[in-house]
Amino acid sequence: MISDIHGCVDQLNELLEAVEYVPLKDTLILLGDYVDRGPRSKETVERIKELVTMHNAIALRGNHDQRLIDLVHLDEEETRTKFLKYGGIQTLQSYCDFVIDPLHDELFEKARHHIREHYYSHIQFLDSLPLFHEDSQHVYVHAGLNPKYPDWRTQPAHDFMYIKAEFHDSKPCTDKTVIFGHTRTMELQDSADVWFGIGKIGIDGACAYGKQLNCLIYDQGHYYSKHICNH
Ligand SMILES: [Mn+2]
Repeated sequence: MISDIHGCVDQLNELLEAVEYVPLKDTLILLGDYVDRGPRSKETVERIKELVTMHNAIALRGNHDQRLIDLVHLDEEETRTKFLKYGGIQTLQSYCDFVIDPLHDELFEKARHHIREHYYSHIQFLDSLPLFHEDSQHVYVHAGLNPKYPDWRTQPAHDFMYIKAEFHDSKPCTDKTVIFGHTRTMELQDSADVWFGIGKIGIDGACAYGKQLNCLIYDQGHYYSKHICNH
């Protein structure tokens, strides 16, 4: 399980090598947030697409992925402001070599159109990704489960992609262990390593913030982790 790659495709590839990922034998589960902040969002989405279509990896949709979809589909001031506020400029620069920082309105529109015209398959791919995955032992989500919903599957899409404290501070409404990203584990403990809570495990190592990309490995009832540092 790997989460919050945020344009760090080199670290992703290094990590897959470090854990000796073998597609025929291993199930790779990616918890979302492939774009923004890091330097190579385009290559990251391309790689995730390949892992899903060729190697049966499971990839969830994160809030940053949703924002890129919305940005391309909708002409909304709010989406645009949020997109730029949370590391979107790096995504535009990854997709469009003409984008400069700071960006003016006209160039922004040009970048949106460029992505829509030349990389619409990326947008469709991100849009096709599910908000959760479940197996006999675990529930996998980008952000977490809202304790207000006895059947967590019925919680709003926004909760799957955004929830923080209400999830961290509560007991999940499932007997399965919840594996999540979205919240940097540094916010939950004193390090960027995998965080083991009660009934939940956080894996976002804040790679795009110069920390680390974690891989949580589950093998015959035991958890292991490996990471690649991004200094
Ligand atoms: Mn997120």
